[in-house]
Amino acid sequence: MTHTTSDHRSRFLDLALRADALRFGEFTLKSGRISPYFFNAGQFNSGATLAGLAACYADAMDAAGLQFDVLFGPAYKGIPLATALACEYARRGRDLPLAFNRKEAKTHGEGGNLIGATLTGKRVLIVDDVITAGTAIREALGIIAAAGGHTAGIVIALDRQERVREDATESAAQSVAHEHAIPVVAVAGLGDLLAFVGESNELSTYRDALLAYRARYGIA
Ligand code: OMP
Repeated sequence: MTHTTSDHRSRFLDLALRADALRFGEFTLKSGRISPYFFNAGQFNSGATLAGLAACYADAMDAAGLQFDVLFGPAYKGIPLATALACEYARRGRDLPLAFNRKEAKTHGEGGNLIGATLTGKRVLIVDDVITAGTAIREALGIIAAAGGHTAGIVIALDRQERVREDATESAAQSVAHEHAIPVVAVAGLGDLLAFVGESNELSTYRDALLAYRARYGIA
């Protein structure tokens, strides 16, 4: 496959395809919508694929120029992503603290549901996989606020760029960003996926279905 762009967006989409993390077909989403594509970050399931993905996150963050003190990976899928990104930053000469949560509160041992570095008084970067309706991200914002942290930004691999409701004018990521005054950085969005698919001989057959889906649920 040849692509005219070689930035972090197309590098990520290429990696996702090769890892089988990006699939085309018919998928029912958490929201109940039937989507012609699905991104499964769990397919980044080896050291090399996670390292490649983490480099894409780090490049997207460099381009965005956000300031933060600590990385937070929401359970479950955010945990290996934030960990891999912390390792990538260390490789680039920046040793950052890292925290994540468990879904079930622990009542023995150290207790609580946060593991790793403290979030209290820190500027926190949330590292997650994908935003559709923004539910998962809103939960993470609540966890950080409850721990006394300040969310400084959110970085995700894929922004599906979908409206939460049919009458909404902005995407879920845009409304989270506006409501909480927090920047949302995506390695790639549905728009990038459309461009990527359009440039590929093998994938161009999926373009019409993606365009129809965007016309129904997406933002322009
Ligand atoms: P929201 O909470 O609606 O933003 O959706 C994010 C979650 O949806 C992810 O954490 C996944 O559980 C799931 N998901 C994917 O992993 N990949 C997709 O392409 C789409 C979804 C989804 O169900 O919307």
